[in-house]
Amino acid sequence: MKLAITGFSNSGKTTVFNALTGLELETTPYPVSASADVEPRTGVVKIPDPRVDRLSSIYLPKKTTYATVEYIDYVGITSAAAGGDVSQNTKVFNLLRDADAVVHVVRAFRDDSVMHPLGGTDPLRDIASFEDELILGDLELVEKRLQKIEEQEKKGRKQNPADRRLLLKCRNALEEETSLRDIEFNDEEKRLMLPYQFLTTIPEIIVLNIGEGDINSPEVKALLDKTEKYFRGKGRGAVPPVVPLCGKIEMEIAQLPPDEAGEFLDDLGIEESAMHRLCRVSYEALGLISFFTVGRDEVKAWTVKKGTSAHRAAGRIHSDIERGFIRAEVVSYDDLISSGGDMVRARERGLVRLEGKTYEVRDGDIINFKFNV
Ligand SMILES: Nc1nc2c(ncn2[C@@H]2O[C@H](COP(=O)(O)OP(=O)(O)OP(=O)(O)O)[C@@H](O)[C@H]2O)c(=O)[nH]1
Ligand SMILES: [Mg+2]
Repeated sequence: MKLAITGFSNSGKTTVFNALTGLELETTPYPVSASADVEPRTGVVKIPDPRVDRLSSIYLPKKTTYATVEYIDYVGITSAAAGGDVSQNTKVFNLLRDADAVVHVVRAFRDDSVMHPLGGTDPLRDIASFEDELILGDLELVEKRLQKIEEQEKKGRKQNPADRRLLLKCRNALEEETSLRDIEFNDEEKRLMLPYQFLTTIPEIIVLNIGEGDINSPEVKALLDKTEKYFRGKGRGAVPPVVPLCGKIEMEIAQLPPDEAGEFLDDLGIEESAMHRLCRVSYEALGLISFFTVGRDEVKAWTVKKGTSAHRAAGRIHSDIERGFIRAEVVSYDDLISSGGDMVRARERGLVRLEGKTYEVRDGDIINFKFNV
C-alpha cells in the first residue's frame, strides 16, 4: 500500500511523514520548492498487528513479516488562486496518480513563525482550495486527451466514442468545480476511467494537523464536525476519513522507544499513536484486509482487497501457487486461538475448512494453499 502525503506548503507534511515513519527528515518554517533539487522521500513502515505477534509466538518462525505501508513525502501543492507558481504541481500530481491513496495534511495549527501560503490558518478553506487544484489538474488531463482524440480522428483513425463521451462528462463536472468522486459513473465508465488515474478519484484521508495545545480540545472536536459536515454537504455526500493529530508531538513520539512512547501518549491523553491510527484508517478507507500464512520458516501477513478470491490471494504469494491451485485450507485466527493455538486441535474440532478457488478471503484467515505445478 502506497500513500502519498500531500497538501499545501508548510502544512506540516514532512512533520507528519516523520511521525508516521519514525524517520527524521528536515522540517523547515519556509516552503520547500520543487525547483529546489528535492526528490520525493519514501518511508516503509511495518503495520503493527497483534495477531501477527501472537502467531509468531506460537510458531516461533525464523522470520516474521508484517504487512507494510509505504509513505511518500514531497513538496507541497501550490494554489493558483493565491497567486503561486503552479508549474510545479504537475510533478506532485504525477506522484499522487501513482499512489493507492492520498494523505492530505491540512494545517490546523496556528504559529505566526510558520508562513502560510494562503494567508492564515483556515482548514476548511485549505481543503476546498486543495480540491480546486486537483480539479484543475484533472481538467488539464481531460482537455489534453480530448485534443488527442480529435487529432487522431482528423488523421482518419477512429477512436472509441464511449471514451470521448466519458471525457466530456468528466469535463462538464470539472468545469462546474465538481470532483469526479462526487459524480455517478456506471461500470463501463469506471472501467474506462481507470487508466487516467484522475486525481479527484484517488481515495483521500484528511489529516488535520492541530497545534500542541489542541489535543482533545473542544475546538478540535468542533473543527472535526465542521469538516465532516463540509464533505457531507457536497456531491454524493461521501465523507473521507478525517484524522486530527498533532504532527509536531507525534513526530517526537515516533522517535521514542516503544515503552516510553506508550507512557508519553497516556500522559497526553492520546489513545493511539498517529503511526498506528493512520494504518488502521487507511486499511479501512481502501477496503483492505489481511490474511496470514504460518509455519516454522515464516509467519507472514498479506494485504488484499476485501472480496479477493482464494485463487487471487494465492497469486499474491506466487504465480505458481495460483496456476497450480488445488484448494485452500483455511482456519480463522480466532478459531486457531480458541483451539489454544494448536492447528491439530483446530482440525479435530472441525474448524479447518477446505475451500475452493472462489472462496472469498476474510480478514484474519490463516491459509495454507495446496497446489501442484
Ligand atoms: N506549532 C506547530 N508547528 C508545526 C506543526 N507541524 C509542523 N509545524 C511546523 O511547521 C513548519 C513546516 O513544517 P513541515 O513539516 O516542514 O511542512 P511541509 O508541509 O513539509 O512544508 P514544505 O515541504 O515546505 O511544503 C515547521 O517549522 C514545523 O516545525 C504543529 O503541529 N505545530
Ligand atoms: Mg516538507
